[in-house]
Amino acid sequence: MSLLAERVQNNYGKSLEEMTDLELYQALLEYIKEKANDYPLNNSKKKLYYVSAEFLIGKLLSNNLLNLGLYDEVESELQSIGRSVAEVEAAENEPSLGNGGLGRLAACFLDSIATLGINGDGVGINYHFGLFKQLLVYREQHTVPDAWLGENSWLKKSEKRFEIPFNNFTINSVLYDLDIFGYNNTKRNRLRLFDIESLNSDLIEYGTINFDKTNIMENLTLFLYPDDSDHNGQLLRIFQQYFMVSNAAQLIIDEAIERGSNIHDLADFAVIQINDTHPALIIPELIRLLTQQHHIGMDEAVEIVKNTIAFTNHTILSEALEKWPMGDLERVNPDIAHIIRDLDGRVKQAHPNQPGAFVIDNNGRAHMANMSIHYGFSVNGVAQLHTDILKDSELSEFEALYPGRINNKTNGITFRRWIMNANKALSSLFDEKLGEEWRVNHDLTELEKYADDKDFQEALATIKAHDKRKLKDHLLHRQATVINENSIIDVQIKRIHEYKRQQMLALYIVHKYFDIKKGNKPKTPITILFGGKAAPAYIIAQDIIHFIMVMSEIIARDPEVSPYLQVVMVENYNVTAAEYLIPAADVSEQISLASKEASGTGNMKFMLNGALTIATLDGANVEIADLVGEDNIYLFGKKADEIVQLYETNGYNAYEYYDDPALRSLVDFIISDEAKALGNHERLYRLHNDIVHKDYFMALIDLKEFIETKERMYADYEDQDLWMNKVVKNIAKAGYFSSDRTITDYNRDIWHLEADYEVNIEKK
Ligand code: 26Q
Repeated sequence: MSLLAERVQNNYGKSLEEMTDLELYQALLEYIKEKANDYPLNNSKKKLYYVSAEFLIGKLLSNNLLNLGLYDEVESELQSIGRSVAEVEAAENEPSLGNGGLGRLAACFLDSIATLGINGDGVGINYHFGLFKQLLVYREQHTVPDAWLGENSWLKKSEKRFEIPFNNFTINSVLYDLDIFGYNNTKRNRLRLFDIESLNSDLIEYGTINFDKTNIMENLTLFLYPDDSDHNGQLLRIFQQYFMVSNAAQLIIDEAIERGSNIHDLADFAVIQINDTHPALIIPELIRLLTQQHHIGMDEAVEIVKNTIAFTNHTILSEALEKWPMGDLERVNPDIAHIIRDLDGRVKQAHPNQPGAFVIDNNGRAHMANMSIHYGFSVNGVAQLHTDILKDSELSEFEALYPGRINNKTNGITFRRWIMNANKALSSLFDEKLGEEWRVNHDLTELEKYADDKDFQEALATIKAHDKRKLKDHLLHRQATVINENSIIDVQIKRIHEYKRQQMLALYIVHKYFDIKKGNKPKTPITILFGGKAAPAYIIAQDIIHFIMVMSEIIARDPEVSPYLQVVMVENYNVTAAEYLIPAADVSEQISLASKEASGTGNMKFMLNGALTIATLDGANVEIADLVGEDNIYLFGKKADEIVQLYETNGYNAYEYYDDPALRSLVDFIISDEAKALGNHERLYRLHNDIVHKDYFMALIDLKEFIETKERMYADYEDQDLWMNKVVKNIAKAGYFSSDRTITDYNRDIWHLEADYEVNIEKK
């Protein structure tokens, strides 16, 4: 039976063999888009809307084939002509619709929501150039527009259009839909991405991301703004947010009415989960629509909205909390500004002595988080420790005002993309030992009994070696870098940010470099890979990238060291890169400053794929440690409560640590002659100065312990029986971090939708 050959012959007049990868990709894209018609939309009285400024969905071809149960058939047909799905998928552009964790979480959630048969759509923006593309040239990050949106995208243009009222002009939107298929489910959901037709891509000068930020009509959906540390274009970001939520609110109201709502009962028809505060303006926008277009009184409108909004908080970094100047909101839409003043007035009247809870502060800035907490029914953190910190310190005032409103939903990852697709070999091994039920219930606990089973350990090692070769091939094609496939693969992938402390791993590399020069050669060579983008306005983050690349080159040029240690900065880290890096990894780097990383989700992907974790006790690392036990994870460093206290007492002084000669020699290497011979002096001195004199994120406080822990970890690797025993114990506990579990928790505690899960495991 041929699925492809016949279609290709009819539509392209060629045989399969004659098709290019791009043409094969197009043929499969068309096939799946048509096939969607056989999958009715989920339908239920109440519907979930997951509104998010970011959906980092990754490439979709293999994911869709898997979820539709077509993967094996297509793969074998392609194999018969010497090709593969993976090769064909190389022709797909990766959508660039997110910054990092929060965006990738939204994508995992869509997959789980569809798989669980919950009627829920994602709602966001179709950024034409997404987040910038990172180039690494002469040891520096450069940023260029990412023109991901070609002719062959998964988007389908819909008939839906809305008028979006800005201060003194109106923009017409257009909605694109992208189908979300659940795994082995017979229904589908959609990702709804709003766009404008008046966009003008000529605003972008070739190769740069500078453009006229004042022409909203023509630039609104050009770019996604890089995270918290880039304050450029802030007004444009507010315009984007209002555009997103006005569309979302109109869509939600229209659809609720279609399903029979009289608007007074909106909360029985819709629940809106807002992904951080980026969509928080949906609160005043819904109130505007209810009062102005549906003639509902203000008090009732506020109540209705309160009962539909649930807010997820992803950060406790105060600089990442959105506080918009009222003047800016006025320029975006004066009605919205007016409603926010009203909402603020209600809070001030009820709690006049709690300025920390006001919506508008003394400086005339509207606090999106405060508004979302008062005017929603649920606030959740994304890991237990994060939620505890919210309740006990950051949001303790709100916990007292609204006991029970703050709740925890520990993040998760979709097993479809992160194991069943990214690591087919490991998935087959699980099948062999557990049968195929794990693919649905994600219960891997039975594997624990193989912890000391030599055959199982050997099978795992064989798969790891295979995944390392795949990574090697990928990096060769991606950036002409050759890595040693027989080395320990040690990976740190996340946004470059001081709190994620990439500097610490860079300083460890200096330590290791010295150590190898002294003659202490590691038994197994080590390859340390970094991946991550730095926001263009975040100068120190770029200095860190620079220093990592300088170290990489110093080591590569040194014949005494290079056989034992290699450092690679992976260019333009994205979902696709992660799909190669994570399965190949032995060591998962999770080294945030305790209390600052809300959860992390990479940590879960690594664990599932058989890496061991080196971590501070932060975010979901705490839960990983609880599950696997302290013997099976490499913990180091100060705890969250100690760090919180240090901040309260100003108790950290970087210089005290720098005074330790062992640490000083590492830090000073940043401005050594060797480093300066290759590096940009301004960058190196600035980074050095930051670590020695400022270091708000305390890179030195845990450094000694980090180095000791890394050495212990590498030593353990040499005892493969011991190492594999720990690996198996980690994999066996990873089931908890399935995003199906997370979504089940959201649905049970917050959304209360009926789940219509038609699974047919035989179908696989
Ligand atoms: C804010 C204001 C102005 C401009 C940009 C922003 C902005 C943009 C993106 C602020 C934050 C973000 C992204 C945050 C993020 O990705 N947080 C991560 O969320 C993950 C999912 O919950 C967690 O696992 C990570 O711990 C958290 O860092």
